[in-house]
Amino acid sequence: MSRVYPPVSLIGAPTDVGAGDRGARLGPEALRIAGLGEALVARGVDVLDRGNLDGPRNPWQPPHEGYRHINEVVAWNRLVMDAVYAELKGGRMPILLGGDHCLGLGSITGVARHCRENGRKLRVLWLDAHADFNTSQVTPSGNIHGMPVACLCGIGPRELTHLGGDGPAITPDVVRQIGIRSVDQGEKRLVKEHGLEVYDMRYIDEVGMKRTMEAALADMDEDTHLHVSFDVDFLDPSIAPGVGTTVPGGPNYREAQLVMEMIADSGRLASLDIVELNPVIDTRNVTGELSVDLVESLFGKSTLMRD
Ligand code: B3U
Ligand code: MN
Ligand code: MN
Repeated sequence: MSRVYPPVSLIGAPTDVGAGDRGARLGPEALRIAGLGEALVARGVDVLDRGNLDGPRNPWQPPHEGYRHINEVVAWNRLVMDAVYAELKGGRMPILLGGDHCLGLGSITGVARHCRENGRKLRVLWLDAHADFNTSQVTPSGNIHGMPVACLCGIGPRELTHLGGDGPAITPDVVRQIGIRSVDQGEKRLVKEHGLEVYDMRYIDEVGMKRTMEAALADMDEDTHLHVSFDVDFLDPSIAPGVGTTVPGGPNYREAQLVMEMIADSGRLASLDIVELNPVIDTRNVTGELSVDLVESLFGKSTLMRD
């Protein structure tokens, strides 16, 4: 309970250029209206809302050579990368309010640069229904929100794999994926080939969420920067309908709370993305409110005081 959190900066990235549906561009406002800033302040966190980044509009075009809107995706990710990096450099914890999940690319590229410059080890928890490890050859959609993990690991077009300038941001061993239950055929092969550590729903069903999280959070120490990339479609659609690509069979409310509480207990959380919330599809912002509820747990709100 008494953990002291670093000051937080909220960064809005209102875009859906990487998605197959429009509406995630409204995610930052829905999270604000659900009371994200106020909830963190109530947890004793110093919060600065930096407002929204201002990138190109969504031209809403079909894919071109396997990618949809690649120029716009690059532009938005450059903005996100610079904003996230600047917050970390200034000693603040960035919380990226997406926006679709293509923005994880810029966010984690900014985080990785900060870690490199400060000799910090990086661990990325990717909470998602999807592996987001597609390439232009295997994608069923051309939507770049299905590709950020591959791009971060150096698999993809140069303008995305070299966003930070000097080579891929991370190697696959940095990543732990949790909640995965929809992986495309060619994507499966790539995930295997690159040795991604995936705790899919089958694994969670078999061993339970507690042991899953223990494994995903293992081997971190005081030099580890923990980045959580929270795709709201990680959650079961019965509790989180407000996302573009719902996949049944996700974590329920209690399992999701446990995920957040165990991350909080690790004491390593240093940056966060909240992405893919689509208020156009949502029911009276319940998914936005649930996201805020879960972020409160991520910042140590639990039923009883445990330390
Ligand atoms: N794997 C599919 C679907 C998808 C990935 N990420 C989201 N949807 N949100 C694709 O289009 O790459
Ligand atoms: Mn995703
Ligand atoms: Mn997803």
